Amino acid sequence: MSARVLVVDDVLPNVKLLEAKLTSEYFDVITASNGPDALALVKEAQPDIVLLDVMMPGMDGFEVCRRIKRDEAVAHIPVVMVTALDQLADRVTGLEAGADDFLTKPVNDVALFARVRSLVRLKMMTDELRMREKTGSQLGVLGQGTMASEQPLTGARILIVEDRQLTAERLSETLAAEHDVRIEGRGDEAAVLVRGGDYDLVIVSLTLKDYDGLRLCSQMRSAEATRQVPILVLVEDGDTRRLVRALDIGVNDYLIRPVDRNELLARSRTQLRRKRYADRLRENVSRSMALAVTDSLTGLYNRRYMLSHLETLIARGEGASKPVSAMILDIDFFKSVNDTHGHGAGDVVLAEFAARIGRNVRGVDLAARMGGEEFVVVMPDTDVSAATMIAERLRHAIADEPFAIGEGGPLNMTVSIGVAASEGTGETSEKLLKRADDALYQAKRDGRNRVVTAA
Ligand code: GH3
Ligand code: MG
Ligand code: MG
Repeated sequence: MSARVLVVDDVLPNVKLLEAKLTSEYFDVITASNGPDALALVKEAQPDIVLLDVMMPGMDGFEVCRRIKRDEAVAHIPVVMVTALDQLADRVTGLEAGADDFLTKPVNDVALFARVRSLVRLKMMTDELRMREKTGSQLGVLGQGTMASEQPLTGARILIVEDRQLTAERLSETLAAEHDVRIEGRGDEAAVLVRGGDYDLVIVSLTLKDYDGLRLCSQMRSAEATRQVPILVLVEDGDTRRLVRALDIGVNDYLIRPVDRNELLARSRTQLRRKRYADRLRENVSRSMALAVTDSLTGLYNRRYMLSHLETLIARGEGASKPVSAMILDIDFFKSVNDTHGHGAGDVVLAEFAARIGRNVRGVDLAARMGGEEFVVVMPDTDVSAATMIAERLRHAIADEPFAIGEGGPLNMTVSIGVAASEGTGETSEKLLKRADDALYQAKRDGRNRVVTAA
C-alpha cells in the first residue's frame, strides 16, 4: 500500500528520522517544518495522511489540525498528532481539535506503520466512496447522499473479548455511553458470537487464559462473514512478537495495556468509521446495480437484464426436459389513453399494468418492461401449454378489472399476448422472442384482447 505522507515537525532530525522510516516502507514522504507551510502543502499536495508534531513555535500542531479539519476541501485527510510521552492533556486537546489518532515520541516502528496503514486504508475507502457517490449522483442513480462521516457515529455493536473483569468493565464503560457493548470472557464463546453477531467492532485480548486470541483473530479473517469486521487487539507493553503476528494476520489496530480512555475512543472511532464507509460502499454498489437493471417507471426488470437472463436460461436448458417459455404482452390501443387522458394517466396505467403482471406470475418467472407499452415474461422450466395458461390468467387480470386513473377513469383496458417456447438445439433468445412477437402480431390481427401461441 503506497501513500503520500506529510511529516510536520520543527526539529529537523525528527523529520529526517520519520522520513527515513517511512521511505524504507515505500511511502512517498513530503515534509514541512512549521504550521503555515504544512497548511499550504496539505492543500497543494493532497497527502493521504499528516503526521503532525504538537509543539512548534508560532502556530502549534493543534491549531494546524483545527484549520485542516475546518477546511472542507481537506478535512477528510487523516491527522495523527505526535506528542511527547505521557502528555495526556495533549491527547484530549488533540481529539478536540479533530485529530484522528496519536503517536507518542519516541515513535516506535510497529506503532508508526500500524497507524499509518490503518488510517490510509480508511482514507482510501473514503476516497472511493466520494468518487462513487459523485458518479452516482451525476448519473442520477444515487441521490446527493450525505457522507457517512456527517452522521453521528453511535449505536455501533461492539464485542469485548476479555477475561480480566476489571479491564473489560472499564473498556465497556468508556464505550457504552455511545454504543451497544457486550463483554465475553471466554474465547470459544466469542468465536461463536462473532460468527452470528453482526458486530461493527471486536476488541480481543491477546492474553486470554483459556484461549489463543490470535486464533480468534485469524478465524475472523478467514471467514467470509467476519472478514470485514474491524479488530482491535489488547497487548501487553513490550510484547512486540505477538503484536507483529496480530498485525500480520490482519487485525486493524492495537491498544497497549493499561488502556488509555482517549486512545480507546480515538482508535475505535477510526475503525467504526471505516466499517461504516465499507458498508455504505457495498450498499451503494448493490443499489446502483439494482437501478441499472430496473425500469424506473414500473420497477420491473429492464430489457437488457431480461435478455441476459433469457440467454442464461436457454444455455442452461439445452437437453433439459422442459423448455423455457416467453410471452410478449402489448397493451391494446394504449396510444388513445395518452391522447385522451394525457401522458400522466398513461404512466399510471403502465405502472398498474406492471403491478398486475407481478401479481399474476410465479416467483420463478421474470417480468420485464421491453420499452413503451410492451412487456415480456420469461418462464423457466415451462412448457407451452402451461405458459399459455399463465398468459390467459394475465389477460383476464387486465381485462376483468378497470384501471383507476383518477379523473376521467376508470378505464377498460385489454392486452394482446404472444407465447412461444424454446426448441432444442440452436435456440437463441432472438429466435424465441421473434416467434413470440409473431404470435403477438397474429393476436393483434385477430382482433386483440387475446392470447396466441406460436405453432
Ligand atoms: P396497439 O393496440 O396496436 O398496440 O395500439 P397502441 O396504441 O397500444 O400502440 P402504439 O404502438 O401505436 O402506441 C403506443 C403508445 O405508447 C405510443 C407512445 O406514446 C406510448 N408510450 C410509450 N412509452 C410510454 C410511456 O413511458 N409513458 C406513456 N404515458 N406512454 C408511452
Ligand atoms: Mg399497444
Ligand atoms: Mg406498441
